[in-house]
Amino acid sequence: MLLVNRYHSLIMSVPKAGNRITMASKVPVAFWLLVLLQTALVLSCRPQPQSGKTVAPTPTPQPAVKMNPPGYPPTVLGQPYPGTGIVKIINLKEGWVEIEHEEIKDLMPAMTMEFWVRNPSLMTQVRVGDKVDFVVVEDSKGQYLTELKTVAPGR
Ligand SMILES: [Cu+2]
Repeated sequence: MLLVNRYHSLIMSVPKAGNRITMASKVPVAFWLLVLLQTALVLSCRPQPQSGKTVAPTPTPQPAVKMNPPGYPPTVLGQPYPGTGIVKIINLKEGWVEIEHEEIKDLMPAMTMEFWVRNPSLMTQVRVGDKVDFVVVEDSKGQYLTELKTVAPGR
């Protein structure tokens, strides 16, 4: 009787233990897959100019695809669009600045974004935190700043 009971309890306990192991190992795998997926998403959403490893700067500031914000007329190539904003980042190496800009009339609403600056000397006259006036021009390669000057130095 004792032997039978032991045998019985052994049989009963094995599948339970087995279940517990399978459950326990499945949950972490799913969990880590989620973590990996989220990490990949976060990394892919990062602005590429900041990675520092970009050999040829990818046009993160302005994708080649023409996407005018709703309520804005089509961008006129070669036309200067004046704007005002605060300098957030200056990347001399890659040739772009990040500006928290006010609405740019006929071009886009207020936002924080990166602008290519093809003339590097424009970037040496401003500092992070400065309030700046700038001019955006778009050509077949995208948008870039043709003017950038401090109107009020940052503190
Ligand atoms: Cu913008």
